[in-house]
Amino acid sequence: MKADLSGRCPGQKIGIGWVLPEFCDPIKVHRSGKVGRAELFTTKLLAFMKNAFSLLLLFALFLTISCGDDDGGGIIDPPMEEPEPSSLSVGVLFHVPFSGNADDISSSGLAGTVTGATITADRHGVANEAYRFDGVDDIINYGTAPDLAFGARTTYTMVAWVKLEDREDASRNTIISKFNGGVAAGWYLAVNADEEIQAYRNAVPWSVSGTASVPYDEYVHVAVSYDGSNLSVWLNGDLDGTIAFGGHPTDTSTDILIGGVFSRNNVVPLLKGVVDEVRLYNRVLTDTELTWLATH
Ligand SMILES: [Ca+2]
Repeated sequence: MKADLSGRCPGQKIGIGWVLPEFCDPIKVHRSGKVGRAELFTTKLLAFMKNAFSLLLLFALFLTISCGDDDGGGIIDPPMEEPEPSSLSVGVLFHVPFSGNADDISSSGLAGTVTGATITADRHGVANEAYRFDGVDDIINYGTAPDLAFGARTTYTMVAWVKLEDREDASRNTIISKFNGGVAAGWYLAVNADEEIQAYRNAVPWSVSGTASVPYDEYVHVAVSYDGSNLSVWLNGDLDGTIAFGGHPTDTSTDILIGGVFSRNNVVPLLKGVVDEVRLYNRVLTDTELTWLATH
């Protein structure tokens, strides 16, 4: 049965509404010659489902084209970047994002002297956004930076992302330090021989260690803070250890190193792995701030 351009089916008496031409063929005509309501409804429903299915296919095609993939065959859209809380720019005395170089972008403006360390991808897979240390002779030096001595009962927080590959030294992997064994010493932040976060201050009781085990080959966020009375360490935003501490002598003569320490004026590289986003603050960060840093 064919439809004419009026939209009616030749020879049919249609009791309700208009029937589009493409609806004619499937419509069952009763002996009376009338088209039933049920047949009309079923036919319209089938046509609607056909059109809806076509639209769904088009939408799926659009999603496939616009979203890309992660198997190397398409373009990966970068993750939406959540703005950093403005409070995290308060009290920054040192900040190395390692975005293409080793320089400190805080108001201190310290230039990093890179020896051996190679720039690499960060925890998000973005190229040239972190530094890898080989544990043999790689180091980055920021000079004496007296304002970062943190002696007496000066408050501070130090944070960093690290991905350790191994422990090249019997004692520890040192992330950042102002420490010259046998000569002068201020502080360091490390992962000790028991794979725990360790923070040192040059006074009794010398250091505090965490309790959680720091994994290898995995990015973790480490932090230490001193509030003038207690020295505390955090792993991935969670408090991991704390101990009461007095002041320590102010060391203005030792260079700040990332990736090692000094021992009797000799550089001792003590880190095998990747470091990123090292920051030093002149205050204690809140739990909320530490959690934000550890999750972005
Ligand atoms: Ca970075």
